[in-house]
Amino acid sequence: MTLHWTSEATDGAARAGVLHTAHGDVPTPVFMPVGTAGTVKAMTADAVRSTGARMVLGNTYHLMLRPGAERVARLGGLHKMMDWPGPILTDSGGFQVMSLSGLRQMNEQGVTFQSHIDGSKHRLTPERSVEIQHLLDADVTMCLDECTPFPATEKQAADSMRLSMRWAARCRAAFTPREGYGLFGIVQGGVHPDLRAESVDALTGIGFEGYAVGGLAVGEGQETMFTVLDGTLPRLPAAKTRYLMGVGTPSDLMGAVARGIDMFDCVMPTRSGRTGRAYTRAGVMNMRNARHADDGGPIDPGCACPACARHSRAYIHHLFKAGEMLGPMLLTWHNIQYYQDLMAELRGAILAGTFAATAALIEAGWHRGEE
Ligand code: PRF
Ligand code: ZN
Repeated sequence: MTLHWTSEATDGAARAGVLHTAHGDVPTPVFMPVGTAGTVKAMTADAVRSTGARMVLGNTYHLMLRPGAERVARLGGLHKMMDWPGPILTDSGGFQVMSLSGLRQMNEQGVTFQSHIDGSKHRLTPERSVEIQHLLDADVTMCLDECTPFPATEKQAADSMRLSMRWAARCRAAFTPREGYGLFGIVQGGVHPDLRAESVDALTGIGFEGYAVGGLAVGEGQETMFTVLDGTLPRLPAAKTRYLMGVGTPSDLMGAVARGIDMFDCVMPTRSGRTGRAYTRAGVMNMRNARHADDGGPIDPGCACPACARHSRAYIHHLFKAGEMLGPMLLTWHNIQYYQDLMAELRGAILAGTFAATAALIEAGWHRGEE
């Protein structure tokens, strides 16, 4: 059987389930730490796993440029190369081409771009993106799409979405089904309900193992993002998993789970960890802030990560002030631990039928935050 998702419980629109993949089962809702270039930055694979993370994300764009997809395949695939035995989802490349590469040109056939590393010229088509993701050995392959920029006119959003839908059909045709592997379609359409509905119809007409919602968290704001999810998710097949791409803050995650999203990825916990921002049960804290300089207590007393179990706020503050690399390492670990604990708590609440009350308590906790 191809990769599939089974439901365990629902609470309102929130869902708890299990994603069954070639490299193991993943309880949902799930947050996937971002391992862009074959590493979750500043973390060993064992450390990532110790936080409870069961699935990570990799990027077609980065890995095709360096070290190269064929090379990763020769090295035994991405799991082996990065010592991550669990499932991996890879993004298709289109989004990263638009946000990172130099000169780029998009047409019906695909996208041509210059590497952000050395300026060399490359081409991605729906077929090549799927081939690369096969070479990487991704459990979940994502369709090549265009993330419609925000703001965009309705005509721009429509043309962009329809191109992504034609590419989705080409990705489906290029994808080789294998036991435990799957291909996800990506809903686009900007903030326009009719375009989102048309995109859902196009993708469900083709048929995918899961459905992602793309084109959000690009500047539209949380309220608008939630409105788009409210309009989109009820139209998707209930038996398939739903993935919200590139989202988000803890508050975004909670609101999206409440609306029926099962899967997330975001650079926020890792990137913030490298710059000194800590996500905690009491809200966000900047560990570079002088208020922590003499604080012998942990970042988050409710957290079991090594940064909290064995070190003080004062020490983490010092590491950041001194530019020591242990600072980003410990804080990345903490932030990933926080995101995993949050998802586990939400999942437990859905199974117990207490999602709304649990979410309200977590939310109230954040407002004790200081910075
Ligand atoms: N498409 C793809 N990857 C993405 C996005 C998208 O729309 C987003 C938007 N938040 C993040 N990552 N393929
Ligand atoms: Zn911690």
